[in-house]
Amino acid sequence: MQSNQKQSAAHALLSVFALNGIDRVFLVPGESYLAVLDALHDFPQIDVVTCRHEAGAGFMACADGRLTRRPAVVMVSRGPGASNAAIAVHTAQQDAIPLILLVGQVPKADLRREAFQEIDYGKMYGSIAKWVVEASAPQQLPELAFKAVRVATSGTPGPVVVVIPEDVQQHAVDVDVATWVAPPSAASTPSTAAVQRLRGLLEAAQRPLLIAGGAFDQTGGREALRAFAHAWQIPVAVSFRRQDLFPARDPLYVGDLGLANPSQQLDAFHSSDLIVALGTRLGDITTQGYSFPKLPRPAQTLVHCYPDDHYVGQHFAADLGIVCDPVMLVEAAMPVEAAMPTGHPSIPAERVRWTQRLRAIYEEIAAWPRAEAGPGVEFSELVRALARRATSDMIVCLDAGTFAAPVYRHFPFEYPQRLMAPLSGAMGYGTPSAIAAQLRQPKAKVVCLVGDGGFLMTGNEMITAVERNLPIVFIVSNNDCYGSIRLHQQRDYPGRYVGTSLSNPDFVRLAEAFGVTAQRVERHEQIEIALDRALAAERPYFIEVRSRLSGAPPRGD
Ligand SMILES: Cc1ncc(C[n+]2csc(CCOP(=O)(O)OP(=O)(O)O)c2C)c(N)n1
Repeated sequence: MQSNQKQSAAHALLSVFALNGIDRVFLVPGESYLAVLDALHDFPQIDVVTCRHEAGAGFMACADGRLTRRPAVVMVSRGPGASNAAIAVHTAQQDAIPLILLVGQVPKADLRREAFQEIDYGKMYGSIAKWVVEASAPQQLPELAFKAVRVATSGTPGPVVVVIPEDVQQHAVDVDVATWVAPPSAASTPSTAAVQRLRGLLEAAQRPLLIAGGAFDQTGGREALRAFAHAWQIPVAVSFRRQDLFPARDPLYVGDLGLANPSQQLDAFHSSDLIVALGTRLGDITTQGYSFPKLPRPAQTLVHCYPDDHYVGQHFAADLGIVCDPVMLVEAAMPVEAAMPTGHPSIPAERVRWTQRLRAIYEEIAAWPRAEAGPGVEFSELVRALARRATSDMIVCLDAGTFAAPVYRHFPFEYPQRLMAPLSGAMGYGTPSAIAAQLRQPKAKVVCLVGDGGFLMTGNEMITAVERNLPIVFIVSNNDCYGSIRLHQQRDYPGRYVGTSLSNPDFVRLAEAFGVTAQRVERHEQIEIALDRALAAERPYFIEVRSRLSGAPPRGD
């Protein structure tokens, strides 16, 4: 699009999106943003993914934003559409994902009249979005598009909501859109003093523990983290649902901080003398409900590094707080000697024993359980069989539910394998995230694991896999109940199961009605052949697993 040419405000907005690298939008259409829809005609470089529910569109965008680290755009209609999309705004906030939600709005003259489908989005999204803005004039749209990109990606990435009254979208504007291009944000570097202090702490520590978080999910981040951990011989735990940051088979990997850490492991973590928390917000689940480390003054020395000063030392008093990109920190803070392999004289014997102890605890937790005989399939057997077949590019997309526990606990991730699971614990994420992942990485092997409850929330989005011939493997764990919540009831209100039983359709026939090849697994012996067929298929494939309900309830979902 040439600059300084009369164009609709909607067109100018899309020009700025396109100039800033946005190449795909996820939407459910609405009459409140017809002019934006119309303008999409002129942007063949923007792929339009039409969804069946705004939650599906929003979850696709969350997954896309996680993979690209660019703002992912969702477009929805006012009122009902925006309400359906709320779950994605919440997920993007909890997951620190750059997301732009574009909402059509009632005409300007009707604003704040409680007009048909009107909502005051500032109030509605005020506490979960990074920024909510309502356009008041057509010529603002390019600027708002630009700022939305900036705000969504800066500091801690997150959701931005751009609200556009319908009569603002179609007006002609005369603006030079080419000027609205966001330069890459400058990453902040650690000070020399902070690097030296960190080195000193690492040299002196007997029982150090590195907690690595999502800010390492960037090009070169994992490699830098691993090089740092090896050079210093420091054991690494990953923050909540970040298992793909560090290879599970690496002897320095000692597990994740999630919903079900056994007390033996937590006791060992508590006995560390130095915690180096890098690239993590040290949020609720990672810190085991703000109990690890001790609040507000940790029992051990705490180093906390995150790119956003809002989070550094937010809950836990850090002896050394560093506001910078953790990748820059680990690159700057390598030991002065080239490397310190195990057994190097400067690594105390206690530190070697400490790492081995944490690793042994992790290996015991991660060992695959044996399925007991009995009716129904133990879902962990399927996950184990999947792990044996995992290609190096496998992307595992998870919904929320008890079926997912074996993945978090036992699946040995190694990048470029990816774990796509919402930190918000939202049901309904599995199917849409698999669609978005396969669209973004067409060559990768994408597998979606979802419960019977979660699949009937957003499983309709599977039709996009058919429409675009995406060879995703959808695996539904059908235990005829909201299993995770049933397990909570079993523990807290034994025998009183209200609201957790489910009547289900015939999932195989349902998938077939979508045009997806489907099969049912009812016995353990059927798992391998079903997976082999599914993974070899060049079209979407669906497996219904008749799962038994087992396991302990997780603390959250
Ligand atoms: C949108 C949403 N609603 C409710 C919940 C609470 N919740 C967490 S897990 C769960 C049950 C999941 O059931 P299902 O998908 O069948 O998987 P299962 O636990 O049986 O493996 C519920 C209702 C949630 N996390 N997200």
